[in-house]
Amino acid sequence: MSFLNRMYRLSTFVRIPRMYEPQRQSIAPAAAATLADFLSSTREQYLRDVQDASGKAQNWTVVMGNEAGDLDTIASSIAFAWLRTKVHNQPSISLLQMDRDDLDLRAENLHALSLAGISRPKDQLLFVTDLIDFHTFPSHKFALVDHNRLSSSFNPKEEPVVVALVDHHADENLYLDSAEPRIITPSGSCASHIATLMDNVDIPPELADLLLSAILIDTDGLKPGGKAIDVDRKAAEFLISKSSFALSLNTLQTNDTTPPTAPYEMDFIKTLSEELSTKKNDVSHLGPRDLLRRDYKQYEFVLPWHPDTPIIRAGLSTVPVKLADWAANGKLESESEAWMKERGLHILGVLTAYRGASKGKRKREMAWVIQTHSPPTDNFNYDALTKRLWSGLKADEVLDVKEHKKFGNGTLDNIQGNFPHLQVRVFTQNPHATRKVVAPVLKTIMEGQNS
Ligand SMILES: [Mn+2]
Repeated sequence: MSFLNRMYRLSTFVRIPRMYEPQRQSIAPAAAATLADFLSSTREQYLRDVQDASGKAQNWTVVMGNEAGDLDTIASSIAFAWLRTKVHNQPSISLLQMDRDDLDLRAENLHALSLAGISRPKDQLLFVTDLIDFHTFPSHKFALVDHNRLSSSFNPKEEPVVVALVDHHADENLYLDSAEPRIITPSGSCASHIATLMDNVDIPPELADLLLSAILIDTDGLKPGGKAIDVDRKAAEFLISKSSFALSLNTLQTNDTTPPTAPYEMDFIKTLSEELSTKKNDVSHLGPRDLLRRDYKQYEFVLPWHPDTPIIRAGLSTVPVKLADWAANGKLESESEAWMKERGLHILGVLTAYRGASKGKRKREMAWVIQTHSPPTDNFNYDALTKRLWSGLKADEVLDVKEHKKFGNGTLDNIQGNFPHLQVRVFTQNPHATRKVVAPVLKTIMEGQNS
């Protein structure tokens, strides 16, 4: 069926009075309680079971997104926990890998959550910091969404097992025997894969709203030529048919003779996308430290080319503001050094994404900082690491880096005099290569055998 036909069917479906709706095959009971009720009650129940000495917490599946905590990760983990609990009868709790207070760093998340009826997210959602008092993590069954490697910081008493995996990042080929489903395929948004799994399910409208918001943020409102691919467009159509926005706004076609409208052309989709992206891009209230930690992911690499194969730790911060506006005059170096110390990093990559002033073109810079304060092992060869990183980045055809005109060797003339323990390089890069592209390149540079 063509895209237009499918849309036409969708608009027909939404337009007709509810009592004439075709009976959709549903494997879930009618959604009586709201999404917010579901979240509050599972959170309460989980925390009660965690306190219970008889090990009830082991029956739960902990559903986690990645530690960058964008809307995709939050929406995907909430929705997947709901699906497993309500439809597959597997008690599951969504756990956010962030500090409760860090929720404030992303205004678009707070907005989308409140549109989905989650108006007190700090009380209604579960954060890793809520479980910090436990020496061993209280559950051992995990479902991962929007990433596909369980962080090494989870160390339950029983061997951890990843029972399900839904993601759209590069596949690290883990949990091949234990994860069911194990879905790792490209998409603009992981939320689209989750929505696809709910095809025959009677989902609460707020959950459709939340997933739809995540897809719109990740795909720039589903605009053609953007990051949306077919799975995102199909998921959005399905979610629109279930969402409270569509039902209340009544913006879909009402006249048989007008051609059907694609989601990205619908008024309420345009408005919602714009609202979310305005909130996302307004980070004017954030200082450099918040910019570095707001959208941050961390990795560990084993270095097979180095004697005694040490493990190093690297971080990648995505920042929606160009360096000149927040990182000049040594700020990049001092703030990076402080953040690297806090997280125990050997390498930090700062990836900026913004629009150029003149024609509004997409642009990206990447600043790389290597710190030599605290080597991972005695006799660690920082020269080899540094050379390897610079030459690996320059050789990558997709990244297509060029020396940054203004900050090529850092934001100060005398880096070595001011920051004796830092090595810094700054590049401009392919404007389409996001962290999803950069992270696997970094892994290959670090973990490749050849020097
Ligand atoms: Mn994602």
